[in-house]
Amino acid sequence: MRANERKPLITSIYTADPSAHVYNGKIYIYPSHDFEHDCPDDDNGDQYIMKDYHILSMDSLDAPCVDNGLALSEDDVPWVSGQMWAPDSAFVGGKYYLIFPAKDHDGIFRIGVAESDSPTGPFVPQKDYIKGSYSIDPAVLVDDDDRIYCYYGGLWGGQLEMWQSGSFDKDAHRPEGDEDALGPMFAEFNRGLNAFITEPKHLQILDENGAPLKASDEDRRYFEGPWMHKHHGKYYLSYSTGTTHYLCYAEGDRPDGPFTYKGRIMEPVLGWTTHHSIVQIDGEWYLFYHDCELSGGITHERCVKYTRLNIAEDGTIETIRPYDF
Ligand code: FUB
Repeated sequence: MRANERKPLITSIYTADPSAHVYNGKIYIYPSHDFEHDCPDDDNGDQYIMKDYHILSMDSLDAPCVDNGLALSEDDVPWVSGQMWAPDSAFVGGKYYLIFPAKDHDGIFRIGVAESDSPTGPFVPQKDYIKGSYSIDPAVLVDDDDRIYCYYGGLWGGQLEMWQSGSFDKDAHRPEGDEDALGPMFAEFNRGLNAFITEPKHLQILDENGAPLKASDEDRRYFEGPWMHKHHGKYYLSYSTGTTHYLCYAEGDRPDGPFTYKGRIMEPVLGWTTHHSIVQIDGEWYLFYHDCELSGGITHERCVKYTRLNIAEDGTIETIRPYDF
């Protein structure tokens, strides 16, 4: 195990939801920036009062992790009222994009995009959120044919259930019991990442018999934090199960599924949330994730970490026990 593996990568600020990318041979991590406060936690996620983004970078897996300072603040984005949650990044047409969720002035989560000539920003936001976007946790895949896909959505405080009718209903029924679980959302971006060019749709995650996972199947059903990686031409959707605190994955032949549940990537970490990214560095696979070790378990004061991920030739991922080493 490397010296900094499974340890907080940065201790000067609290960070979470790390989306890692390799640009020009260097590792860049796009995390949430957790805000310190003493307010109580609730199931709506009101404790996650993030106000800005700082981009982290590492020259290599053994090098120190650097905080590159303020990259985008809520004050710079006209449509944002607060709660800048888990972002991702994409490099398209010579520009670096930061894709992020935040609440608008009606308290509704939307997805916005900002761009920069540098992977660390500062990022200039588009004037409005992406039309037709809602909920949280965007993750972007630039596919081998250059098409750009956005995976997003989160239950509970992430508001995904509230859009089942096609418009926002804060009192919408939450699927339960034998009802089909809600999958994450999928839409295709245009080249400028300023519009969706397909109608957003839910992705299906199926069990071993081809049936959609049920809402009561909390060990396997989707909750939040989607990520997409490709291995030998197959598409691997990974995500958090939220209430049961696992990172799981499902496999598909197409970017928009359907996906078949395959297994668990990581057992629960210290804290409530679990959120990750999967990236190949120098030919090996790595999992970037967070826990609450740095704050001694305060759920909204998290720290990003990484560890080696063993992926077999057939795509099977070995389950990580985060504190067994
Ligand atoms: O960081 C705020 C929220 O907590 C994220 O959007 C979720 O994925 C969870 O990690």
